[in-house]
Amino acid sequence: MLQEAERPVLYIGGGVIQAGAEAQVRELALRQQLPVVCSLMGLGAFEPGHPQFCGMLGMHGAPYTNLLLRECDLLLSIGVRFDDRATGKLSEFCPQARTVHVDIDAREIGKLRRVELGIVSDAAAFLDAILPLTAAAQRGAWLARVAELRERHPLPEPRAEGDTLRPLELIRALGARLDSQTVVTTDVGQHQMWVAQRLPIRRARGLLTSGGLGSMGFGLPAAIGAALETRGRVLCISGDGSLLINIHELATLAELALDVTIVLLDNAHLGLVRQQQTLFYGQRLSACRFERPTDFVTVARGFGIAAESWLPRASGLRALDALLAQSGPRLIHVPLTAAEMVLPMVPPGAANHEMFGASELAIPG
Ligand SMILES: Cc1ncc(C[n+]2csc(CCOP(=O)(O)OP(=O)(O)O)c2C)c(N)n1
Ligand SMILES: [Mg+2]
Repeated sequence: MLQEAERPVLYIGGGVIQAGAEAQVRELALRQQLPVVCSLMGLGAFEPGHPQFCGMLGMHGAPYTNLLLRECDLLLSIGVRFDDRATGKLSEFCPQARTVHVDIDAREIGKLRRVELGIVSDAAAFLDAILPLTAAAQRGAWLARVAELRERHPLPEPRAEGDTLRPLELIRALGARLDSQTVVTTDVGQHQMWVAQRLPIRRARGLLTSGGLGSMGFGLPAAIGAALETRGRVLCISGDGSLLINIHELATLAELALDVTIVLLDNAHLGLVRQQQTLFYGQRLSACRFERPTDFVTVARGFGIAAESWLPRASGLRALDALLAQSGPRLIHVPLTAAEMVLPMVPPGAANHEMFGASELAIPG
């Protein structure tokens, strides 16, 4: 099927990371010149910045990523679930593509996407078996088309607006300061999607995020676990609503004195809920705003965690450097404007190519 295809795409997910199959995925992608897209759980399985890597697909993916999937004629999917955040309206997902689905769980095959070929296998075992049988392919025209789509329909750049920090500027700043050994964890919400869109994840298990169940409260305990295992630096990028869910774990963090820096994106809202209510429920906001916002710096200090607010426009990026240079348990509190949105976005139930907000990012107001 690969030999017959003219516009194949390799779609990888968390199963590749669980199987430790990143090297084999890379080998297959390079040998066959396949553009590679991934789900949220697949971030870190392919090097960001590689010309064949086209990032995360779906609801908050880059426009070109979703557009190239419309054109693909063979979807080789490994360790993915075809969940609605990835596929959008299922009947319009990869409309021209024959589909191969490799998954260790037999119940996943054909569950959501009709497939021409289903293979029940561990991802690494599958790749080890097919690599010796897979010839090299030249796909210059297809890769050129992918490059053209990327050029024309990129992830939009955030615009600086007066004194307010755009969250994407913060994620960019963090990304530029992130070494490949640092493990990043997130909670669930807008901050999680900003990280998924913009933070370069340079290795498998470099991002620990709750993608399946989307459990708020995941970030801090996951960061503690990662720091216990690696004994290295962990960055927990969290939201105010999510941090509150397991905030007592600050006591554990202080007790264990691990090198965990929490970067708290505080919009005094359940931001993703506010975004949905704003966009799809006629701006009727309900139970998404913290009427009496928490003073997280005081709370963290009470637990014995060093904590400061970072007011970027006032103190500048150099202050961020100084904050990140320190080791040990720490909370950096970053106040954000509540009106920020995660864009672009595929409306719930719509097809992935019907995404909006790509040409301009919402201006806080
Ligand atoms: C335990 C749990 N409850 C509810 C939800 C639904 N939910 C998804 S995102 C979100 C808001 C998250 O708020 P916050 O952590 O402040 O992140 P923000 O979107 O503001 O960045 C909610 C309530 C969830 N994912 N997990
Ligand atoms: Mg929030």
